Amino acid sequence: MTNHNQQLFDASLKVIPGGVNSPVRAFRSVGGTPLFFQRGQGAYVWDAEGKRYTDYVGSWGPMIVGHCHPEVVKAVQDAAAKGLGFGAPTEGELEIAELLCKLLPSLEMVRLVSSGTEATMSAIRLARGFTGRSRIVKFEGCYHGHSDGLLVKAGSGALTFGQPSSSGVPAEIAALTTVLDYNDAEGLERAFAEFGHEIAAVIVEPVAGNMNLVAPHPAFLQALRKLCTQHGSVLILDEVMTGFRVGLQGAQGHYHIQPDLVTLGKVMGGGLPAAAFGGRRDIMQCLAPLGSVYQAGTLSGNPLAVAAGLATLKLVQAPGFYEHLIELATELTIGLTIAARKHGVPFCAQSVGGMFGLYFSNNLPTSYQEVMSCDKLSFNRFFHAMLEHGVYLAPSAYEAGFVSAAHTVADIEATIAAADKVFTNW
Ligand code: HOZ
Repeated sequence: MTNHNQQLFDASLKVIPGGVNSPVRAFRSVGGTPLFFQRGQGAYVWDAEGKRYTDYVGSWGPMIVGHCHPEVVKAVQDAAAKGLGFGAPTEGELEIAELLCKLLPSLEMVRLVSSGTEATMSAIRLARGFTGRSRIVKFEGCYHGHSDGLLVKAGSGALTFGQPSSSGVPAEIAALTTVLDYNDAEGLERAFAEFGHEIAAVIVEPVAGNMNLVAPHPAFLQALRKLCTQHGSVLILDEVMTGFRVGLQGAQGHYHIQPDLVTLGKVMGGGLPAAAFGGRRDIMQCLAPLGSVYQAGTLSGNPLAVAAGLATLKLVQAPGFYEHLIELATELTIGLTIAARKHGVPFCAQSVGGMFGLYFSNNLPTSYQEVMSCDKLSFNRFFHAMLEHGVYLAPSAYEAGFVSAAHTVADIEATIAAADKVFTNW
């Protein structure tokens, strides 16, 4: 009898390109049939066959309080009962804007959008409008959504499928994006020495989470800040993934780095489509209707998304929330490493706040090149073996993983025990 996931996938293939609405979901990197999810609760998700998995994807980050947290669900239900959308200002938008500015001191003003891609593309346009310059700098393996100028040597799905630069992006547009090596402070110095006066913005994931997880060298972050200030370029920290994920003040608080602009998404929408960009008042005031940089959206500040975001942001402010998340992620990465090493499997792992990376390698990677030299086939084998044991990891060796506050120590121990079994028969 055909598996129900397979039936749904076969039908989807006929009407949706690749059967999915976002490429990494297709399982092409790891092979096999994608799971179709029916529902989620806390740390668990159930597929179309009714099989339960402990979820370490968390909708790619947003589900920091677990699936269907009662307070988040109630907030969305209450908002829905009052109206699904107005395309006009609401009090909730003011509330979340004030909260974001309070939690992240680098935000003097903020604008809401609906996705991380919108946030980053709008921040880039704003930086160009503010500086009057065209060139932007990004880092190989970092992913900032799928707008043209940012889809150059990108991470996530682009990297997963070996097409880090997309066709359909005009060469003229890609030429305005300079790509440098992540964590290479000297390369950055050289680039600024050569064409610093042309650089509108440098955009960076302060913890790279779209080429597996690569932690930043403090010297790299410091060089970014110093050089952008010296050359009048806008430093954009893309905290779509790290915001409210590595700590209440995101990576900027964790590493003490002051950005000019910040992009947010995922956790701040609590699982619904809310995202934002914000930062220095003098830059943000260049946006229409105050200034000449245009940006707009019918769904921007949608009341349901705002309600989910506000409820989630309230929960993450509970005392001890991040300490607990960090404990879980640390226990998971240490436990998996011990299990692998015990059986002689070259493996290591690390976490920053509530996000983690798993590597089939003896050393933690610090660059795109080092990520590329990890053993991808072993990851794929591990992914499927863990799936068999009811553990859902990201279906790609080039994505970070996420824990939620709904995971329990027992969940983490069960995951480590499953990995131990997998590595025993490696
Ligand atoms: N770009 C996301 C991972 N970093 C994947 C989004 C999705 O497939 O939902």
